[in-house]
Amino acid sequence: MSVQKLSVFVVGPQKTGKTTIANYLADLADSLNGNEYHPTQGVRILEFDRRLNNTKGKDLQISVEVWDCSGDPVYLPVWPAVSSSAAAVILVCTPEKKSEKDLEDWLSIFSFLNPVTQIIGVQSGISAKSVKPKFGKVLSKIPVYFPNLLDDNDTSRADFDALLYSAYNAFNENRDREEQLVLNH
Ligand SMILES: Nc1nc2c(ncn2[C@@H]2O[C@H](COP(=O)(O)OP(=O)(O)OP(=O)(O)O)[C@@H](O)[C@H]2O)c(=O)[nH]1
Ligand SMILES: [Mg+2]
Repeated sequence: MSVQKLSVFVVGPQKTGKTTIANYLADLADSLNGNEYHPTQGVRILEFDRRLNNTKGKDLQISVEVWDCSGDPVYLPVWPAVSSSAAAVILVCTPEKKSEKDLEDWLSIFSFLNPVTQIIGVQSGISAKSVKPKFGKVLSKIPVYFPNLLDDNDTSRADFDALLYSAYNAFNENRDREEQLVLNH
């Protein structure tokens, strides 16, 4: 059986913890050691496998590509050109860096995605205030989670697996629909 490949884009404003989250999800050693900030140049693509527990049947083996995108606005024109491979998106912000307009602009790049494959991660660990942002109409439809990577009870990996699972289902439902379209043409 072939292994399903899924690309997940991690996007959002600069210095909000995208690279830190991407490294954590990829299980990169030492990713949480040291607080030095190295702005991502363009994009880093992290590849790893993930086994998802499937309560209804066989476990799923997913081959994941995490696109850790720079938040620097200089790269903004590039994302629409490469985003079509995305199966899911994680939008990262902090309680301070959560300009509604900016976040909506980021998400609009991925408007072709099924809503169940979009989540917002609010990194409150790196900011002074741990305030849950109140989002307006567009953003309030998207699930928000609060990563706390240094906490043993952090659920980021489980949240990520749930996102992958939704992306896997959305991808296959879409493929089935397209198959039917061809059959019924
Ligand atoms: N204390 C704490 N620091 C964090 C956390 N997440 C990120 N940081 C720190 O915040 C800074 C920015 O993190 P990055 O992950 O590099 O930010 P980024 O969003 O990838 O930034 P760009 O690549 O420039 O867009 C770094 O100094 C990290 O060590 C966190 O959960 N807790
Ligand atoms: Mg980065």
